[in-house]
Amino acid sequence: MPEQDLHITDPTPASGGWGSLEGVATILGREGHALSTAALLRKQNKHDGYMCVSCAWAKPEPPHLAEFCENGAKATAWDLTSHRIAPEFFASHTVAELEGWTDHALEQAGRLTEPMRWDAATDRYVPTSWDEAFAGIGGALRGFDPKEVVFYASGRASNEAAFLWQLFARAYGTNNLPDSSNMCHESTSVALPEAIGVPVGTTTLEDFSHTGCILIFGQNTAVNSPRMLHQLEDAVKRGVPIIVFNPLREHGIERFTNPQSPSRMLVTQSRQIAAQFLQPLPGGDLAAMTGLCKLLLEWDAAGEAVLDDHFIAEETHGFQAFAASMRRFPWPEIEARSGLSRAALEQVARTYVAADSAMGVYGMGLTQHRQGVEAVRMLTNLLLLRGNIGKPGGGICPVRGHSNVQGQRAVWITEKPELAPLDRFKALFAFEPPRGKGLDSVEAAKGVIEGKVKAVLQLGGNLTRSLPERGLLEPAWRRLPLTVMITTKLNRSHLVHGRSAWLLPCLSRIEIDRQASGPQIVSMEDSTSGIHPSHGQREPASPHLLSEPAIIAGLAKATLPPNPKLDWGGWVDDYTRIRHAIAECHPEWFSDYDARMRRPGGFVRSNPARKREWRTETKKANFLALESLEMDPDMPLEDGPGTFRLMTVRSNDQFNTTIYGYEDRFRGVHGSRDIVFLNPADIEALGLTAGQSVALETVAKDGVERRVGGLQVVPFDLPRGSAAAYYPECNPLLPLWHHAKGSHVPAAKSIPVRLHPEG
Ligand SMILES: Nc1nc2c(c(=O)[nH]1)N[C@H]1C(S)=C(S)[C@@H](COP(=O)(O)OP(=O)(O)OC[C@H]3O[C@@H](n4cnc5c(=O)[nH]c(N)nc54)[C@H](O)[C@@H]3O)O[C@H]1N2
Ligand SMILES: Nc1nc2c(c(=O)[nH]1)N[C@H]1C(S)=C(S)[C@@H](COP(=O)(O)OP(=O)(O)OC[C@H]3O[C@@H](n4cnc5c(=O)[nH]c(N)nc54)[C@H](O)[C@@H]3O)O[C@H]1N2
Ligand SMILES: [Mo]
Repeated sequence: MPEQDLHITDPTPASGGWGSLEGVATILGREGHALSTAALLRKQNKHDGYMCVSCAWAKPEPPHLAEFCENGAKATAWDLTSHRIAPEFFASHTVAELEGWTDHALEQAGRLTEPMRWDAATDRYVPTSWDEAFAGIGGALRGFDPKEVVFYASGRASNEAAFLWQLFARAYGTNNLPDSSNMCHESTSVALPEAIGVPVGTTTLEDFSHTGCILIFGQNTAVNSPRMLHQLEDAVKRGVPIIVFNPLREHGIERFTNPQSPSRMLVTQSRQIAAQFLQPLPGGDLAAMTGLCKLLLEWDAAGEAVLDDHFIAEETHGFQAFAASMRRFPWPEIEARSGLSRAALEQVARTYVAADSAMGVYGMGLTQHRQGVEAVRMLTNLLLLRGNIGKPGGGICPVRGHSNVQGQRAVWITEKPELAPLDRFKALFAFEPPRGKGLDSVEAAKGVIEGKVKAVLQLGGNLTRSLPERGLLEPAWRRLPLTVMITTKLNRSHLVHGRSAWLLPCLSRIEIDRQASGPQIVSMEDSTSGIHPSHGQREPASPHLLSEPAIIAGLAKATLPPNPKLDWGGWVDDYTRIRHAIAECHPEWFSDYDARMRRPGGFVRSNPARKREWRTETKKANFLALESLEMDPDMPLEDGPGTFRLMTVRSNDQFNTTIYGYEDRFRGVHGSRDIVFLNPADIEALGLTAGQSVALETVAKDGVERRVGGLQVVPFDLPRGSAAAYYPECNPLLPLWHHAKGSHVPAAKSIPVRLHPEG
């Protein structure tokens, strides 16, 4: 569906249900699908099927009859589209001309079918052979200092591909292994190890069946992990209160119609999901959680025994300093910074202390802030106060983004050398791994802008759209001597390319991957550390495609000196050997990987914090004493009038930079993504009208002009002084330095902007 005129309606009253099924049928239709794709969807997230390429939410065992959602179906349809980019396509379109296309149109052109090289003389991509591509790229890589080369991974590739990718980068000589998690849950990966000794969440699906209370901060479940609505609905049926913190009134999570429950669908009944919906200011969660902790401490001091004293004494460290820091923050400041009243927070705290166990679920609304790491630590503090980590029904639940982003980090896609078993690599694969810290995503972008990075290789992703600072990044990107894209479809980063540029099209995970030993299985790790096999189902989009492992092996062989211990050929012949190699690198996590993965339900990677075994420096779970409630020091509260805190968010019709269409039905926006959500009172105060065109300009004193125009005003239920608009359209507004302190996650949920009426 192409972009049309903006059309605003009431939001769809409930997620799931009829709307979802209609959505699926429309998507299958527009991608030219036969009904067989509908049958294929029954294999989604099943043990003998394929793992969905959309989100990373856990896969229950046994699965639901249809363990897929509207957005998973869209992702499958998008990958298996009948549209193809044939060589004639590039013969008739120069790259400059394609730059005028929308992101939606570029990807909708279909699957890439053979390797291509950019030809400077004609400004076209021209077909090349795989051997020529590998030799050309390998030769170029041998001419660079490895420290100037970046190996990015978007979170979709399998554990098998990711393991080979990092091994290739390290054998080449660099730890420059940024991945999508650097823009996403890195705040989690930094906060949790200090607090509880693991970089990942502690909850499993089991916990949803035992829990007494679920708190959800800044995670748009109905859109970004819709299958979780099943667990939430089951909890609601048991009478479990679900408390949602979100500045935007996200209707998708308020009510849910279970598409698997035909009786309720016939009468289009929906179930209330959120028992309490609180709308803090963007970034107000830190103050809100402080308020909650303060209340618990006060009530306990008054004799109510709401803290788990035994747990605090036996299992934790730093409680006194933490409690003292909470007492220092006065209520007026907590209310001003959170945007919530003490009374509203008391109601939440009452619900929380009434439950024997509670889970803290969160997404980008916590991590993508200047104090994103502190926000995750604060949620951990709140849970620790009542011993809610390492007990059934309790725990912290970061909802990961890409379907295998957690797995990729587990198999050592990381710029932090201390997180990878380098000595094991050295012993097993007979090379000297680099020991210095590599570049993360923000540092890589800085390196590109400053001309210090010479080549970027991408295992998926669309960095010129997904990174901050587009205004400076795009021209610098075009000066890169080399860009190499392993990809399924055409995107903006293939048009904004380096001086030498290659497109290496790969199989989708849903396609059959045949190698010397037969069809291969790959594996991925979900948000609850469950590792599952994925079996390709469909014939490849083109006979010329290679799998991601085969492409990585081809590049490695053409780049690295021969080394019999790096058995690229053997690994590609049989991916079981890759899993054996992963297991040898880290037996505690991956022993017997291949066999355990094949059991129904796969296996769960061990997580000491779940057993209250704290692998922190103090050997205890650590409370964090908070120093400031200010979530965004770049935009002090006093800056308020005339300026807005802009949150960049996803619609219901996109997967990150992949734009499926222009329907954001849970928010009632149709036909356009060039919009900005504002509170009706702010619209009135500024003398604006709905549908009027405005420009947003970043408020920063660094001399860089950042502006996005042509955004139509849409009234929405969000706090005054806040605004929301779509990612990636608004990424030019995000300064590169505006990121979380400890994790470098871009602060995409609080960009200080000023609004200018247009026309
Ligand atoms: N269909 C679909 N599924 C996806 C994706 C997709 O694009 N489409 N992307 C995948 C990826 S990579 C990721 S990381 C996840 C992202 O999934 P989410 O974590 O849900 O990310 P967003 O949609 O960016 O924003 C989440 C919510 O945070 C709210 N929010 C913004 N600022 C704040 C704040 O300061 N406080 C609070 N409490 N809330 C705030 C927004 O209103 C929004 O509802 O989803 C994954 N799944
Ligand atoms: N302002 C703002 N910026 C953000 C965010 C935000 O909320 N606001 N969110 C951030 C987050 S959470 C993330 S995760 C990043 C995502 O950033 P990226 O990883 O850069 O982007 P994606 O859109 O996930 O990548 C999509 C591309 O991956 C390729 N692809 C798809 N499937 C496959 C496959 O199977 N194999 C291979 N090799 N390639 C494939 C296709 O070419 C597709 O165009 O963006 C971040 N940027
Ligand atoms: Mo993400």
